[in-house]
Amino acid sequence: MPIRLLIANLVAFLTSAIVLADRPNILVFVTDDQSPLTLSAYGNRVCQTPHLDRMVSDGLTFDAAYHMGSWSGAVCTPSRHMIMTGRTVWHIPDRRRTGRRAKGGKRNPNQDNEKLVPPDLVEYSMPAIFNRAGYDTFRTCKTGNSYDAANARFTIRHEAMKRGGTPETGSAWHGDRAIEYLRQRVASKDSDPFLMYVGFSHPHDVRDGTPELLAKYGARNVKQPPTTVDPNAPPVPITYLPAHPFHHGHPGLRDEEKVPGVFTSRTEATIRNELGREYACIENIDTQIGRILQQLEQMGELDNTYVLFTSDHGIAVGRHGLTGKQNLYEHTWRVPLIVMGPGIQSASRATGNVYLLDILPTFCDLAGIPQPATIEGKSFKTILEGDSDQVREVLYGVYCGGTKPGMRSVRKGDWKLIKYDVLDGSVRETQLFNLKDNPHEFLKQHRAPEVVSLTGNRPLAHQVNLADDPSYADVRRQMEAVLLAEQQRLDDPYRLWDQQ
Ligand SMILES: [Ca+2]
Ligand SMILES: [Ca+2]
Repeated sequence: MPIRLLIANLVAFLTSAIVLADRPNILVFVTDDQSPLTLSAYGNRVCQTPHLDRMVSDGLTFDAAYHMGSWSGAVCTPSRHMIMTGRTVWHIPDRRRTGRRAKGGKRNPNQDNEKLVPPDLVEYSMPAIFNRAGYDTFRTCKTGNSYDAANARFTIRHEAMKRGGTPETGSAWHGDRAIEYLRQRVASKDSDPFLMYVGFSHPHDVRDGTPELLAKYGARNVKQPPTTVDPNAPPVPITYLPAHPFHHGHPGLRDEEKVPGVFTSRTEATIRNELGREYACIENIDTQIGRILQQLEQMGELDNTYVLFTSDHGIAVGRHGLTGKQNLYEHTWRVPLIVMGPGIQSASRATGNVYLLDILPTFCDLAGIPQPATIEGKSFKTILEGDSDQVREVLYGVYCGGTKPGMRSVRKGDWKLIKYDVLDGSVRETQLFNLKDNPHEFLKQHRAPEVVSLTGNRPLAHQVNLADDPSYADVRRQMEAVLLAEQQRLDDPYRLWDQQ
């Protein structure tokens, strides 16, 4: 080989080695069914999460991060497909196509349309992209309600459903798998960059906490709704209602009717005990996060690792008279999102207006990997770098896992619209909130004396659904137009009663 070519090859080799060595690690924590309102970063004063608080003080917290919604009662399924592919809710396959046998029709009517749902999508899923780029990929998570074909692409996998109250049956199991993996890397002197996906099975029900944490939050692992409440249990949420004002549109829905220890009970005792159980599970997850971050720090890897914390969607647990994740109020439509890593300013906050499907393009950007054409999300790297505050203006949400066409929401600036068209047209409701004035989305029912006495909170007169207030008729019309435009843009196959 001529000497000039030899030198050129050597330079290319050294350059690529340097680039490889410089590439950041990525660690993503995904909890199951966790509202941002459970964290001190988002105003919770009861649930203690010191390690997540550290991520908040070292990193950036997003105030407006959302999941895009679901066409299934198992909201996890589309949510996790969106995380794995960076695609929008009507452009992803159903789990049944990738795993279980189809029965009872298509939950996403677009799933067999190859223009909308690429048949080779799994090749452009998070683990496939990072494997090709030379990353080591690791995953621990619950089993089920996810993108099975993509999950199978992680080179190291430890999946199991861990919703118990002991180290072996609870979140510590996932934490142990992550720590074992990191220690093995040290032992084998593995210096490849890594992508670790660390999912927890909690705080999804059954919310069986450890005895110490249950005692701390005044809660008991119960199978039937409790009739008495421990004075140390968390207070009811300020948006507590004994019932939602109208039917949510999904008869027999598991999360509203069949959660052990809750069922259809919405009493103070039930909700407070269940919140205590939830907080016990969340603090346990926080402990695992602390252990994993400490391990990374000991290895000297933490400074070169982007750490992202989120959940697959929020959940109600007593807010607005609901207990499930099948609604589009902010407590459920939003997700927590906290990121720390190289170059991210400590204790910073941004609006974001991001979706979970923006995570994958962001990771590609951070790792210097070109984004595949399948990705529809937007990288929020410029937000992490402090150069912008949000990636989009309008946010769209859907729940149509029950009767069709279901619920839709849209947010633009301070305004939010939710529409319900369910139960064969017998429920047709519109809600319009100004989230600046009414961030909790209080309804007139929140002013009932029995609710006020329990929550200690009396919403102001304007903190109410404004949809039928004539002074906001123009806003309502504008928001309805924004919603329809989003439905068209995103290939939503349904229309509401007033959109025909
Ligand atoms: Ca979930
Ligand atoms: Ca390796």
